[in-house]
Amino acid sequence: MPRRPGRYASSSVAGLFADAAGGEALASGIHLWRGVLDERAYLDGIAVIAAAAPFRSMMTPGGRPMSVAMSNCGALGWISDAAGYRYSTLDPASGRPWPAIPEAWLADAARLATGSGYPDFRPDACLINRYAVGARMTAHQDRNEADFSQPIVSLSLGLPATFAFHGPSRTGRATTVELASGDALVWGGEARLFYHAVRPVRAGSHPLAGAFRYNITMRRAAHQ
Ligand SMILES: O=C(O)CCC(=O)C(=O)O
Ligand SMILES: [Mn+2]
Repeated sequence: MPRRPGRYASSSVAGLFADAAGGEALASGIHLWRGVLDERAYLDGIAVIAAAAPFRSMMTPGGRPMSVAMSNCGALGWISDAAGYRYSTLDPASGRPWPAIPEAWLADAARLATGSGYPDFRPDACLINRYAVGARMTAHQDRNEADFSQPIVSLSLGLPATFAFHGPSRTGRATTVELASGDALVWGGEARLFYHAVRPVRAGSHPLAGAFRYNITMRRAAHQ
């Protein structure tokens, strides 16, 4: 799918981000950027990373397979197994370091974070989630990172999904937002530890991603 017409602004930053003006504050600390990503370039990038670090279904610490398949790029990759949730410098499947985060993704993350009020974002971890139809993520906090002053930049590609923010408690009433391919969500500040969830992905077919939703989440996992 091409970029939405009229949104593209050329920039000296070699990113894939189309327009830095137009983020929408959903709540304090939460910013939504609709249709700002070059979907084709991101999906191509995901395929390159997955060739080196294939998607796999990780096990929860309780021994259940997650419905979302995952890969990582960056100095640190998020993993889960019987020993718990954590970051690892090595891909446990290969014993090798994760592939690097593409420069264009880092450029976009910095621009999105800056445009959302977080000017010093320097991610060292990038989790890539692949949702087949029916896959979901139950309410959780992102809290395996060392520094919660840094925001989370989350990019959506492929099939749409309903994303839910529950606020500071898991059982809090959810505010939902529909995320489409090319959308970016940034959250930090008082929302950094908000519980959030992804509802089961509905059946469909995306012209570039087929029957999958992809999510790229860039975070700062280690202290700066
Ligand atoms: O898929 C998404 O939009 C969010 C993923 C997420 O919350 C996570 O990976 O921690
Ligand atoms: Mn999360």
